[in-house]
Amino acid sequence: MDTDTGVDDALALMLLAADPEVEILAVLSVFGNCHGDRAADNARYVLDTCGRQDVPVYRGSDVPLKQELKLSSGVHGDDGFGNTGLRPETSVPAEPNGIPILLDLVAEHEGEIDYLALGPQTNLAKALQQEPRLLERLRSTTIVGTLGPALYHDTEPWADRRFRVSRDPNVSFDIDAAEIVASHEGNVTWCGPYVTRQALVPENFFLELAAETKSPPAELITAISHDYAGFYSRSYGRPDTARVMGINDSLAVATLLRPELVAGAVQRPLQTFEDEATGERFLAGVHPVKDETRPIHRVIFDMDFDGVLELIGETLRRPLPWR
Ligand SMILES: [Ca+2]
Repeated sequence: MDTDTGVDDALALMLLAADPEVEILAVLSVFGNCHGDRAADNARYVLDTCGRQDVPVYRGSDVPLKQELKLSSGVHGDDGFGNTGLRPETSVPAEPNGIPILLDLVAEHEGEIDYLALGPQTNLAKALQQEPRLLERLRSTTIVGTLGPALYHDTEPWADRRFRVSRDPNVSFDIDAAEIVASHEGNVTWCGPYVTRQALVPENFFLELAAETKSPPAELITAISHDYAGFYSRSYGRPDTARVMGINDSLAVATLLRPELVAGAVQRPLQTFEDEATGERFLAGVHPVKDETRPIHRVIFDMDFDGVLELIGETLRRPLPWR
């Protein structure tokens, strides 16, 4: 798992940590929701809270390949954890770096690894620069990113009402990395914010779960999500004023743990689009051209959101230890 550990990443990591069928070989950090070093420490904190001290966390990329560093601290707080200041007992050291570790793991578990990229794709791009066949040597790669599948002949997909609200920070924070990933063959699935932000969960869902179970993972989610739910409630307010929050990255994990929850997906080459007015660049799935030569990846456009919520409820109700 490759994560810019903010609030929704923390929950997504719990889904993996709790599943007895899953072996988490490694967690790699990346900048995005917060700085890269905090992302690593946050992942360590989540795993420690879940009693999963056995899972190693490594530092990955702290900056994008070429563009200027941007962070989503307005959503997840400066520390990625809603400015709670929670820190693991032992910080994740800068070395060994996660990218050579990833290449070693792929060599050791050829064709057996499912890679989950829940932040900007910088680590994957750097690993691909060293090993261009990386994506073919993984069993699957699932990425939270892309606008989604563009309509036929659409030249401005970012302006499409479907995509305008959700945008796509993971890709736009390092478009060069996203382009590198999109240009390589492999069993790759893109599941962007257009899909993931459709699942807005009442904050009470988590508050009640935590009160009912008193389990440390559920209590951690409620502790770090106060400001996060505030952001979502301002951005996607409901008429009944109930507070809501996003669970973006959990949807990507759910596509892997419960493939039957994917309700719609298409096979598409990916293309970069630029909004000349703002200079922003986006990635979207497009219709293949005649004699298409670009790699074809899967782009998800719909999911069984209730099914994902059920999976989250089951997970957080599962008593520790999770191993
Ligand atoms: Ca993330």
